Amino acid sequence: MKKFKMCIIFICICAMIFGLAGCVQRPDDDSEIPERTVLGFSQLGYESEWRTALSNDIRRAAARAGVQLMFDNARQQQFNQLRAIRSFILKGADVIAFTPIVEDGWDNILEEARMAGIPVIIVDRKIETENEELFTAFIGSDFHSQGVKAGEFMVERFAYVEGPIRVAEISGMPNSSPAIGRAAGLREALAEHPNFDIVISVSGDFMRSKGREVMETILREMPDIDILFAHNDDMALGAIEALEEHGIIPGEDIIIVSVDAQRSGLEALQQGKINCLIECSPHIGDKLMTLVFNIVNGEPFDRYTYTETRVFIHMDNEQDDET
Ligand code: GZL
Repeated sequence: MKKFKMCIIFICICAMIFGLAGCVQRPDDDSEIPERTVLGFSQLGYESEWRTALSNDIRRAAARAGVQLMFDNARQQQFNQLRAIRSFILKGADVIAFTPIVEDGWDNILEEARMAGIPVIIVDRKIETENEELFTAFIGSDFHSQGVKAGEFMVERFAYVEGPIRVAEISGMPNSSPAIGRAAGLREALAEHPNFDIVISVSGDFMRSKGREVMETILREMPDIDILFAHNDDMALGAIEALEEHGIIPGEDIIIVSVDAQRSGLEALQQGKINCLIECSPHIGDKLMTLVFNIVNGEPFDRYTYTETRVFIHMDNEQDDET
C-alpha cells in the first residue's frame, strides 16, 4: 500500500511539474519575436568628407535604432544605384532609401518599388519626376537657400566696392540637385547687384582633386578674380592648394566661400583661408530612422524634412563668428 501511495504522489508531482511547464510563459508556436525593420540604403559614393560623414551617421543611427541596414555604395554610378535598389526590392526590404546622384532617371525603379509595395525615402539630394507619388518622403537640406546665403555674404563683404567684382564658381556634379540649387541661389542673390559678375563656372564634381584641376584652369583662363564660390569644402580645399602653389593668398587675395562646413573646411576657416562656410548638415541618420518607423507603423510623418543651414564667417584675428 505504501508503495502504491508513493507511486501516486510521484505521478502527482510529475503531473504538477509538466502541468506547470504548461503555464511557463514560453513563446507559443505562432508567436514570433518581432522582426527587425529592414532598410535598404543606396549611397551614391564616397566623393567627399561630407558623404563619408553622412554614411557614418546613417550606419550609427541604424545600429542605435535596431534597424537592419542593407548598405550599398554605388561608387558614383547611377547604374549601381538602380541595381542596388532593385536588389533591395527582391530581398523584400521594408523601406528603401537612397541619395540620388543625379536628378533624373529614377521613375522606372521607383515604379518597381511601388508595385512591390515598398515605400521609398529620398535622402540628401532631390529627384525630378513626373509623378511625385513615386516616393514617400524626402529628408535633406535646401540647396537653393545655401546658394542665396553664399551670395548674401558676398554682397555684404563687398558692400562698398563699386566693381566689377569678378566671381569664379567651382560647381558640383552636373545635374545633381545641390549643384543646380546652389548655382541658382547664388545667381538669385546677386541678381540685384550688377557690380557682381560671375565670369567663369566649371564643375569639379564635388571632388578635391578636380577642385584643384579646375582652379588651375580658372587661373589660366580668368586670372583676375575677386571671389571663389565652391559648391563644397573638398573642391574649395583643392582650389586652395592650387592658389598657394601660385603664390596667391586664399582668403585675402581671393575671398573664398564654400558649402558643407565639415572638419577640414572649418579648419581652413579658422586659418582664414576660407572666409565663409555655409553649413550643410550630414546628421540625417536619426531623423531618417524615425521616418522609417513612422512609415512602417502607419504613424504620421512629414513628407519633407529639412536640416538646418548655419553660416560661419571668419573674423579677422577674432574667434569665428557663427551667424
Ligand atoms: C549635399 C551633398 C553634397 C555635398 C558634397 O547634401 O549632396 O554632395 O555638399 C557631396 O560634399 O559630395
